[in-house]
Amino acid sequence: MSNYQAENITVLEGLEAVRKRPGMYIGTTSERGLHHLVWEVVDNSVDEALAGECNKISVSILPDNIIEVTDNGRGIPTGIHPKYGKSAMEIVLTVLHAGGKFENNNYKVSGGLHGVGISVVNALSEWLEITVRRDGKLWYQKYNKGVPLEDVKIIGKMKDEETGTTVKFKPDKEIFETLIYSYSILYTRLKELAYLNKGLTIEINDLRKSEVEKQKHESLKFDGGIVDFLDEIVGKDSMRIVKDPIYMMGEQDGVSVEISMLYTVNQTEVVYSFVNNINTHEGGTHVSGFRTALTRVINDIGKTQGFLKDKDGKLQGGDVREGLVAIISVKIPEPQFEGQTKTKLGNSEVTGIASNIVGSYLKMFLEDNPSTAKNIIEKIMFSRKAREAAQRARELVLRKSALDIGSLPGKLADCSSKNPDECEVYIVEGESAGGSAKQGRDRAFQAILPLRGKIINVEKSGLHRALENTEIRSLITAFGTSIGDNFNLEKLRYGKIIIMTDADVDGAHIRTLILTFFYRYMVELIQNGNVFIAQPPLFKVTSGKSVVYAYTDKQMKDIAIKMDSENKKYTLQRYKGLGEMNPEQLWSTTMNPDSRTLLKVSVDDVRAADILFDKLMGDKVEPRREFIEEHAEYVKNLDI
Ligand code: 0RA
Repeated sequence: MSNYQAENITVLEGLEAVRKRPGMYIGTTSERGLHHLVWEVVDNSVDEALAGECNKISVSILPDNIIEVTDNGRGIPTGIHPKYGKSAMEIVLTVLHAGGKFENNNYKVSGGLHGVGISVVNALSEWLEITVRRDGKLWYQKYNKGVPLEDVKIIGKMKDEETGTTVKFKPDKEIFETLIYSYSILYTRLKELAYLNKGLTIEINDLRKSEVEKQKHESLKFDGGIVDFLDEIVGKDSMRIVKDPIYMMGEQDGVSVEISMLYTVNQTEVVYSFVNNINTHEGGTHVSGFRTALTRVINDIGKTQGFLKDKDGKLQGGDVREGLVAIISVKIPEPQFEGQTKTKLGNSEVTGIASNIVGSYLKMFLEDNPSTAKNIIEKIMFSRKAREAAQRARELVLRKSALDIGSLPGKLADCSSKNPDECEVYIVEGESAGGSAKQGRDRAFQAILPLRGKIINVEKSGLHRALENTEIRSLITAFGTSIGDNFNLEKLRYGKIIIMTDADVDGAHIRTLILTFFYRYMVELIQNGNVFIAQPPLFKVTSGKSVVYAYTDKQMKDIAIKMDSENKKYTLQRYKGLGEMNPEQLWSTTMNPDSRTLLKVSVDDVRAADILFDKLMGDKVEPRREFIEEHAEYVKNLDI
């Protein structure tokens, strides 16, 4: 067999493997996997931008949910690749991990988490068209399910300086569970990418023609980069100790570190960290390097500038971090990811690099701006005092409210088992749904905790008032874990905490309030994978004696079409709330472990919702409502 044929067979086998086990390459074939295809292509364009060769990327959702990504980079090379005897363009599109096979492509930093390569997108697309503008020519090739229909050909002329790549693809319906792209998912991530890569223009267009979806267009470009990002997170009218974010950036041993930070009067610390544009939820060496240096510099400056007297003692990490809002963005050639969700940077050399850069820059900045330094250090000393006082008060409140000594809430219908591994608690909205759930459950292992109406918004109220709220107290005592610094996962009484709310806007709001509370005071529950969202059906379709349930509008339509085609008569009932279901229905559709669907809430999802929580929980009602309507969908589609 000639070498050429052998290479061809390897290529086909590679693509076949991707189609056989797509999950191995893109994680999942759910909505998340579908969007992953876009990130894979966009990552390549962002790499061009990082190499300084591209300043504009445009992403369009075309009618029929076809995606088109265009950049003005150098264009994928089109010369014949010596090893394969084929156009390099075809290699990039058909060989797994081809990116690394190009010697001149070593600037590539992206792709820590995804980075499987554009060939995977090709393999999982019904068809894919690629157009490259390079060397004054327009190059083109089309594929079906990863297989080229013909060789790369020249289809036009360009000006020499007009370069770039356009990838257009239609995800394969044989592979994906859904083919519908969400504008809000694409928008959220593309905006984040625009913030993280300052000066880069990212356009997003939604050109689908449909009655529901309006056509949308947005052009995102942030000359301030992560400083603008910080401004958006913190909000214009929040209480800032330092008005303008402090910005620092440096490079050492091929690692670039960029940080924006400021202090607000808030108590919480908010640090968003990224490595190669990927959100490192679990932090890592870049974050610890930053923290160490921050504490060291604050203490040094405090001393040398005389804001901190000997009798004050040393300021601790916890004091220094209160009210801190920071974005840390690191770019590194070979990131090592660790942790439960592989979102923790492990490269040990980065600790020192980040600490050096922050150490020298921040020291200089605070020496040059003594009044800012004074404000920050006074705030930190005040935080320390307040924190010590609050800790004493909290202990008192906790003791008084007996949250720690397990008197269970009155409305909790507990289960008989005491083994947390098999126990579940349903948090149910409203008394009537609570009643149905109590009758429908399997009391051996299912407990029901009905909530009366809306729970308090802990984002606005603070801990003290939250603890006075009956619903919050019921949650805490039912779980048995206590909260905040006193949280103890080992005391958790139920392995599964299942939020069951109506499938409407109010239900989404209540769910968000509950998740906000968990996120702020019991985040370990989410990290440990104990929190779930129940999925009640939206419709009941009855035909003669048979009953089927539909959980989405699409399912309902599919059922209706099928019934029509079989000439069956049927009636359709739309469930407006859980209360409309009788106990048996609630059991069989939503609570029976053998037939229900539970969506596990991950830190990923909550973190994505986190920036949004702030917005959501603010004082203005209108944006909140709009937001929930747009994102209710997002929360519904959390991955299992
Ligand atoms: C391989 C090598 C080079 C660039 C690319 C691939 C590349 C891939 C994509 C995918 C979307 N847009 C892209 N732009 C570039 C290096 C090219 C050179 O050295 O000239």
